[in-house]
Amino acid sequence: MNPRSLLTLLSVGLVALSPLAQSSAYSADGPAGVWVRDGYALSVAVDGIKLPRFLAYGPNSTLYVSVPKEGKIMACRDTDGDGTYETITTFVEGKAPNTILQGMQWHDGWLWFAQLNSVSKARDPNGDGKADEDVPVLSAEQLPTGARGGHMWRALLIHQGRIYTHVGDQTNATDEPIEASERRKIWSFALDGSDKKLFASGLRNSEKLVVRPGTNEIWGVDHDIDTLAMKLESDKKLGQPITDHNPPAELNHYVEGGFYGHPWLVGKNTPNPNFINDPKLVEYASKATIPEWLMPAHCSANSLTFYTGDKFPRAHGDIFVAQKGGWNATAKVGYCLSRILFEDGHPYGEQKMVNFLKNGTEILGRPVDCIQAPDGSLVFSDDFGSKIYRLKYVGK
Ligand SMILES: [Ca+2]
Ligand SMILES: [Ca+2]
Ligand SMILES: [Ca+2]
Repeated sequence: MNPRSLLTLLSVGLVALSPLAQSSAYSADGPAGVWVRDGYALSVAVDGIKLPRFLAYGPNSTLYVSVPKEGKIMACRDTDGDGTYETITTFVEGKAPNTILQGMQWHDGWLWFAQLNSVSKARDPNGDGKADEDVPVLSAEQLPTGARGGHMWRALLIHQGRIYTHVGDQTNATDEPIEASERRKIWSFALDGSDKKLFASGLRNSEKLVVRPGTNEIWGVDHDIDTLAMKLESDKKLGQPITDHNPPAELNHYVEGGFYGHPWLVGKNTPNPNFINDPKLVEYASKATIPEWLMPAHCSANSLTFYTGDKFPRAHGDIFVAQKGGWNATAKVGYCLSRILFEDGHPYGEQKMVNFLKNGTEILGRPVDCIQAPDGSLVFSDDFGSKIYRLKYVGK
């Protein structure tokens, strides 16, 4: 952290010795034991959608929720404006379960959505909450897949007349040349599905891509590798003191032609020990773009959103990150909603906003996706408790 950033933080009182050192506010609506940052309140926005994953807003503040397990997208409405979505309809259905309804975005009068083998768009001209038109945009022949398996979640971003999508690594860290597969990359297309172009490479698993407001910068979070030093940590008596803390999860600014290191490099160009004898390791490092911000190892930073509202104090331009929590660390990490503070377009600090780990051990929720609601609150999904929560600033 540069001295100016530290001074700024101190002056606005955002530096805490521990992220959980401040007093906590509990919501009667949330599960008992969920910690919420002082000044904020958590409530349940949607109850009753089983295993909700990704979120998108459309016209009239309709909240769309992907439910991959059931091959559906739900449409949620808060007709009385009390913050709870009491009207839930099935907007799109009949997709094969687990073909991974993933990224969604409202664009040009349609809800665009990604599956493993397609990108489609749907709309509801008669306004009864169920889509009447469902049109394919990109098919399996056009989309990068590299076959099924591994990290299949597919991001979707529409920006400046292009469709951006990502498909992750087929294993934890596949040892093959960059050009050997379409995986571990972001690709872009024209809106009619033509003009396929490679955008960026060297990613492990980035499930959501967002644009920094007021710019054309594409940002995302990338999941960290599991079992990084397992081969070194063969003496089980000693546990996994390296893997527990490495590698960090990444917040990346993805640029056209950029290479982000995976699987050879982790964090800020730290060699992956499993590739230490690769003769091209340093050459890869010389080409790699390092992350803008590092998050704790195995927190499973899954999704992000830039905050553009004026309801959260001093948060305009900051990023909120849904950290699902992973399985690989001995002590549980993640299971929270965090905020990454920005200054001059770059991150300089991070604080927890909502913590779903009770006493550091008991899991009360696993945030999947987060998005800013039209009223300036923040809405995020939890596929552990099958809830969608709303975080509001309520002041002191
Ligand atoms: Ca309501
Ligand atoms: Ca309809
Ligand atoms: Ca990287």
